[in-house]
Amino acid sequence: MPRAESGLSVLSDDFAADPYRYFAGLREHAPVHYEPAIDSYFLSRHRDVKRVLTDHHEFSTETLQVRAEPVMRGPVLAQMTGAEHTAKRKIVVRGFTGQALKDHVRAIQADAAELITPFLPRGRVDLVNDFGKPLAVNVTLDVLGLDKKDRGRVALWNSGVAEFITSMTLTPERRRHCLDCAEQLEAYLVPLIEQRRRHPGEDLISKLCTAEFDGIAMSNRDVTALIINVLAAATEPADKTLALLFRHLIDHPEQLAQVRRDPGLLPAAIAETLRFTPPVQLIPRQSEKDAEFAGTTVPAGATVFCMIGAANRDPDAFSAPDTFDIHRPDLGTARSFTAAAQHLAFGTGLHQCVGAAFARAQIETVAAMLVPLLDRLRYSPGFRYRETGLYTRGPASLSLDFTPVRSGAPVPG
Ligand code: 2IO
Repeated sequence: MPRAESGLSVLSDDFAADPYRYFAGLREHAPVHYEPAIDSYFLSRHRDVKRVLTDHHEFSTETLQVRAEPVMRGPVLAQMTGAEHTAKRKIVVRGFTGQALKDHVRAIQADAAELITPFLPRGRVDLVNDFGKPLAVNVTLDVLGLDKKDRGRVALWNSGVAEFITSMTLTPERRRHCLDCAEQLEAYLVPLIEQRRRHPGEDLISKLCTAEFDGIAMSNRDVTALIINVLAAATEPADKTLALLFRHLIDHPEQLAQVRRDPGLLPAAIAETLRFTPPVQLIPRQSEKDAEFAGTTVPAGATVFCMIGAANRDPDAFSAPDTFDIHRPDLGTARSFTAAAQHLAFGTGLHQCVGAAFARAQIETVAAMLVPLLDRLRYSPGFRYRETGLYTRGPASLSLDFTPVRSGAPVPG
């Protein structure tokens, strides 16, 4: 049985306080870091992570059966393979691209304007809890075609689901709580699915209900799992990315000034945020055969975690990797939201984030609205910045002060 090679545990409080401090050490001295408490391997080098995510024979997504399926109430997209995966991925893509995406962008503008308006005359907002989190839920409800009046319940159940997928260890009590949330969410969704089967609309749930694979419509269980999959994936990283973008721009005032002068730089600022501080820090896989990395063997059947934050700061992939620079030539902004991305924030390979284009449209829309609106942007007096999370990671809050806007709501578009 292998042992942790250094004194470090990625499950320790020290690591959780600031994982970025440890990434260079891991890449250099323990590129295959074993964590006995959870019998899992952690890979931190860019090339190793890329190999795991692109070699679909050597590494499978089987591990999602225990990490996701219990709360997804069925198989998620990332678990599927072959023709089934291709077909169902295409169905989900249709809910997020073309005319559907254009409609979503309009809804995002309206949602964002409504949420920010009450904070404008005050000159203060917590970008995570006042704005980013409720926005992510509203936007996802809109994509799915769920009623906004249910957002409180849905958000609550969804946080139980997210806790389950993103926890390294769970007490039996928390586990029960998360499973309860998932069961209630399923009980809420099934009657809605049946109703959409009878009266389909333009929303993603209707698309899932009417689509066929091999001439057969998906079961309630399959549709439920894909809905919960989209719900969790579209909400959990969204507020984190937005808050991280503003954090980095405030910490680099010259780059914020450049973005203000030229909003065309926003995509680069977002892509660099995703590289520098990816909101999804870990992607799990299972080794299907013995696999060797830098002289260390990962045995067949092992759980392997790709450390996205560490890979994105690998000097073999990016020059001056610990510097936030929206102008870096090795980022390739144009490719940053596609399968050809050099950073690994959306994963890579066949299972690369299906919502990447949607995520990009959402954060670009919102940032383009907020940047010109929030003048003299700064941290609120006494605000202490703190990030949380090992699996997904972002600011616990981001209290910002700006020049109060006395009149007029922001005009979408
Ligand atoms: C939902 C971490 C929320 C996904 C996941 C079990 C599968 C997959 C991801 C992202 C974000 C989640 N994994 N989205 O990492 O769908």
